[in-house]
Amino acid sequence: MIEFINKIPKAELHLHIEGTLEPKLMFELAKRNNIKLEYKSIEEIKEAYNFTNLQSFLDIYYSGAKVLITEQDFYDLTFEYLLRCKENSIIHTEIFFDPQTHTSRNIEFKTIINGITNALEDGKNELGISSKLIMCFLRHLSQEDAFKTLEQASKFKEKIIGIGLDSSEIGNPPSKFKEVYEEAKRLGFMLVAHAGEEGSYKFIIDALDILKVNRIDHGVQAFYNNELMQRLKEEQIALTVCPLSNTKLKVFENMKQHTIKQMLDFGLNVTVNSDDPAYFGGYLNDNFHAIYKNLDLSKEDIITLVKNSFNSSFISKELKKEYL
Ligand code: ES4
Ligand code: ZN
Repeated sequence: MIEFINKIPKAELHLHIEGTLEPKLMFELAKRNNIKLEYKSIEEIKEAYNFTNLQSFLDIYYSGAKVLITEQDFYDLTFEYLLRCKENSIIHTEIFFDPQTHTSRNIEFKTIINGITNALEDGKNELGISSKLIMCFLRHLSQEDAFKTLEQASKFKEKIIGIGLDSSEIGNPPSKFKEVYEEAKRLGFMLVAHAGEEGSYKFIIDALDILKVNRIDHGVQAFYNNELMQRLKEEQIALTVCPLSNTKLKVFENMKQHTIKQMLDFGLNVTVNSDDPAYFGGYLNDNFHAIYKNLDLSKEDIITLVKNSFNSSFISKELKKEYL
């Protein structure tokens, strides 16, 4: 089964490109850009990855991203992830990026997006991996700041398929971003948002009703509300679940406690994803291995999860047919 999991062609729908920054590349970029890291060695970095909740991770994650300065840095980051995709039999990936993490350090929007999209282009041509790019707003910042970011993105509209919402969930409800999501929808972007990761299941309802999202990122808190479970099933709304992320950030105490198998058995459209693999201890195949070993998944379960990802992706109907 492990061999089957490793080889089956997969899609990934929830992946933060800044979360693929491996300690080794972090060191190389720090050196290249003359930036002083708080860590003396790769081992020391890995020891710091002992998270207690989402915020404890985000603090370290934003600090790590400071080594990304030039277009080449963003290219290298992205191309390294695409090489991992190849190892994991990922043939299609939908990648989040957080422009505000970089523009707030005076990195130009075009530096970020050109570096990432040049690597995606090479990934398509050299590795045969198709991809889409989703721009996330940081929810701990204001809606006004999100509007500015949407404005900066307008020049690169053809490179960005959709809009997402990430960072600190508690205290930053979907309703804070109602108008900017309306504007993004009007401009033709697809819409997703992190909701119900460690925040209330009510944020999932608000992401659907107020932000009008096409998919929910995480969504695992839906398990604790029957009415919402029923709705997610009826409407077959995709949930991009990230098992290793959830256990590393203590959303679930351990993998045996994870509810993904119960959500799948209930008939929800759940998918498996790696979120921030350089920080959470594994890429997509590792996430599948972890749930397979701990939750008694069948071969059919694995196939359903993989099909759900292709079905819920933002690729054209024609390409979906080809992939499925
Ligand atoms: C994230 Cl796991 C997670 N949750 C919310 N925002 C994020 N940004 C990067 N990883
Ligand atoms: Zn995420």
